[in-house]
Amino acid sequence: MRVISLHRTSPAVLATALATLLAAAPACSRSQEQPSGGAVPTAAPSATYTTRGKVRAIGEKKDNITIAHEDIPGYMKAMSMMFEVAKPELLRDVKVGDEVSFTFSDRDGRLFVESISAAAPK
Ligand SMILES: [Cu+2]
Repeated sequence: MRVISLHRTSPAVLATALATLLAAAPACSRSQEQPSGGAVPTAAPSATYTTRGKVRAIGEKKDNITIAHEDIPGYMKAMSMMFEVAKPELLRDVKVGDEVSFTFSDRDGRLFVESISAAAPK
């Protein structure tokens, strides 16, 4: 008799628990699966760096740029890598092959070009 009543009540308890989980899940997974793309984080940049490099590629939507950048002492060795671009207008006068001087910010681990301009030839 006791077993039967347990079986009667547990589905309701389970359903409640499940509904709670389902309601909570989307918010959790959304915040976790955004290493890149999506809205620009509004948090203040934790750090900004200025360096120079050569433009290797520009994203179709001008929302990213690949730059072979110089050594950034204490932060990164020289390498070719992609940066996100907060405002596509920043890339209006930038093209592949350009030598550029640029400043980027580190926002929660995502790197955003904040300003970019042609660099004087060395
Ligand atoms: Cu790098």
